[in-house]
Amino acid sequence: MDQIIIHVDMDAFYASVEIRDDPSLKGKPLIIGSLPRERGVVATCSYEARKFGVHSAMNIKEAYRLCPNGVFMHPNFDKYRAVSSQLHEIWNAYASASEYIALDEAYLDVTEKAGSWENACEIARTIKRRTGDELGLTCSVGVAYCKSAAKTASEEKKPDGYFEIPTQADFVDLMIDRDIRVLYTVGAKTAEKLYGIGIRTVRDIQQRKDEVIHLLGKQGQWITQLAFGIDERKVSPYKPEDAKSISRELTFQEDVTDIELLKDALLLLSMSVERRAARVELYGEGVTLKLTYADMKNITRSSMIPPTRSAIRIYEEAVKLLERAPQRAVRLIGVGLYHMSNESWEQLRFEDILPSEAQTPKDRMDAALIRLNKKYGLDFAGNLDRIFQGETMYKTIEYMRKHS
Ligand code: TTP
Ligand code: MG
Repeated sequence: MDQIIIHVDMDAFYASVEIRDDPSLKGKPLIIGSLPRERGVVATCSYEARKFGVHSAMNIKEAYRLCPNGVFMHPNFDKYRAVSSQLHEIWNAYASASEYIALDEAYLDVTEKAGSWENACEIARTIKRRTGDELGLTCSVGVAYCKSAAKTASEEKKPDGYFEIPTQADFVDLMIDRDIRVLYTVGAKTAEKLYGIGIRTVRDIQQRKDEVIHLLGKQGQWITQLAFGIDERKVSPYKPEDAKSISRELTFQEDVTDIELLKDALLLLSMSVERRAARVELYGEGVTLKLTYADMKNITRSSMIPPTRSAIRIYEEAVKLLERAPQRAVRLIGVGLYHMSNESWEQLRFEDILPSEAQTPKDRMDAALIRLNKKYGLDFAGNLDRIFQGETMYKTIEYMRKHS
């Protein structure tokens, strides 16, 4: 046996934590995200809410329409992060390498520590039991010979699931007649392309692999390999440099109360964050907004988004955070990305599941720059390289402050 991998994924994570901490929510459809009257999306929801068709990334208004009697709550990230660290402690006791995919999900390489398939399965059950006993939460766990199969296994019996896929042959047996969407990197857009040429099942991919590769290029190669149960990716252990955040901040010469100016500053700061993230080839799953008010009181606000380093997405998320923060004179403003990783597979999948947007991110970015250009008379398009250098960024935003 080359590798034995466990994939752990908490059930309805944010919602389960809230229900654990407030038992009066038990059995109710609980929707974590924004409140129905606000703009926003569903981060997650309890399984009771899922029965009404509510799901992650759905517009909150749509969730309210489907489930008007649901309980709607804002997420409480500090709490989830604290639970996440407790989870890491349990997981790390059994793994020689842990790869965290989100706050609630990880691949664990237990090949060495288990030493045998039976021991690995015992470890997986122990992790489930300890998660329940020590944290009062349920998770779904998969044990398999590779990462993709482990993920498939953990999804197989969700929630509170446990499933084993010992070999490549077992994986293929399980998947062969299923819709191509079961393969880990096949999201909605990719599936549409494959359906378009009549490829609907994993078997179809196996039988028409040359066409799949022709149609999808590199991604087609991954998908074809996966259809045969081949996935040699290693669990890439937690690296501090991946976890670190990338941020930019700026202190104004004079305190700013004009929220439009704060937003404009966020746009430039976000563009700078995008550049830095691109330089190290990382994407972030968390956006933070930092504000220091005139009285020196600091706040940071954060939220999770699908992995990205796109300035416009960072900006849009930071603006939402800004709009919810106390509106007082601001002395310093900063924006950052955290929960960094370079998982391009995750990236594909997440881009795929994003709700369709009226305007592409590029259109929105162009529009934002044109707006700044009109408002301040600055030619951002031609000057970005210079603007991002520390001193120039500062001067540019100061210029904007004086001319707003
Ligand atoms: P998931 O593991 O995808 O979802 P889940 O744990 O809520 O539910 P499941 O039982 O199906 O595993 O994501 C983990 C957390 O990440 C989730 O509780 C909320 C957050 N999240 C978002 O904020 N936005 C999203 O679009 C998704 C998918 C998750
Ligand atoms: Mg989960």
